[in-house]
Amino acid sequence: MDDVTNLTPSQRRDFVLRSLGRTPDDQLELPGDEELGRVSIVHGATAEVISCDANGEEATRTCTFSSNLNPRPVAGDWVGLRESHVVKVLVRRSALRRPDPNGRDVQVLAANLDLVLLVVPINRGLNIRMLERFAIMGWESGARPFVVLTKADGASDIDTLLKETKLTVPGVDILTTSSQSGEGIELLRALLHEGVTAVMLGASGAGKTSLLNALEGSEEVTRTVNRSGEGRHATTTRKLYRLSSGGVLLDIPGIRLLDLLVGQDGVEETFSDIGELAQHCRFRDCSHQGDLGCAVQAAVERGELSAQRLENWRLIQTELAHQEHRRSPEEMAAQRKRLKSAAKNTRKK
Ligand SMILES: Nc1nc2c(ncn2[C@@H]2O[C@H](COP(=O)(O)OP(=O)(O)OP(=O)(O)O)[C@@H](O)[C@H]2O)c(=O)[nH]1
Ligand SMILES: [Mg+2]
Ligand SMILES: [Zn+2]
Repeated sequence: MDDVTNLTPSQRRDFVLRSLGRTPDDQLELPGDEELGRVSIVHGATAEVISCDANGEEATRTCTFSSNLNPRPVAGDWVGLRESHVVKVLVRRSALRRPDPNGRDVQVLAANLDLVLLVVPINRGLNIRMLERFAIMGWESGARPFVVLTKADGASDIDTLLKETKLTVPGVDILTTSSQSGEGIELLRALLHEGVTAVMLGASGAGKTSLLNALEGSEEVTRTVNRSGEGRHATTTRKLYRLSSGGVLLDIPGIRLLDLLVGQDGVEETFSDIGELAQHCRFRDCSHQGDLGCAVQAAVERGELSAQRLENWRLIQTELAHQEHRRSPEEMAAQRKRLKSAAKNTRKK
């Protein structure tokens, strides 16, 4: 632990805010009567906030917030506090989102991220469709996706799995780990250094909390998920942890394939190989489905692109169209209005 006793108040404040994951991009100015904090966990209408006052004194407090505070604070948010009341959510520089369980709105799972760790187990082979969707959601967040393959101790033919992973998420870095043997944990620790906030995105049972425990020597609850799906969701809250490596890690409950948000930008990033090939199609609006002069299908015929990958891309395009369709124009307008006023509220005051 660094010795903070000899620091000036402003140095101490700097020290605390860095340990909370502040980056140079964060705009964290507040009026004099508000205290700055970062949300570690939200339970209904209360939020646990790690705050830092002008003297650099840190405190963890349970805070309330009004039901019409917009946006609602989530783990990872920087907030303005008055006493034990969250009065403002500062502009988010990135956010992991998914469709709200009601199917219409969008739910923010974690805010102000640098990395989205796509946590995928490989002890039973690689679930390509899942990885694709996690990657799309990761790219959509505005943070950098990063694949963390887990349970390497139970995997066979890791080289082939790695090749498959690379082809599925071109341009995304990959780390192979095992919480059991400790493989890759040191590299993960190095990745999560000071100034980095990461969130773990993965299915229930993928080994997210186990990674946290392996990094920290902690004993957060994990649970075996059997094939019938019983014992799912060992983790039930979204929570921010400050790591001994200096970074900040958010552990969240597992996400089901169906809950994933698909967005145009994320799809383009994830399927950038198809995008590049498509530049050579004869027609700009080529659907890569029997069109004349299609460079994508030509690549499939030459064996340079797998037919399965093109098929997955097509499925996701269909999904994207459905998702857009599900939202009526009125809802879209209402949401735009909400987003606008949220942005305004967080900027002024
Ligand atoms: N063999 C092996 N098993 C692991 C490894 N990591 C996790 N597990 C096991 O996988 C199961 C699920 O692990 P968790 O860490 O709870 O998974 P999780 O992703 O946090 O799950 P949720 O909290 O439900 O989203 C537990 O039984 C772990 O012991 C690993 O590296 N190797
Ligand atoms: Mg967990
Ligand atoms: Zn084409």
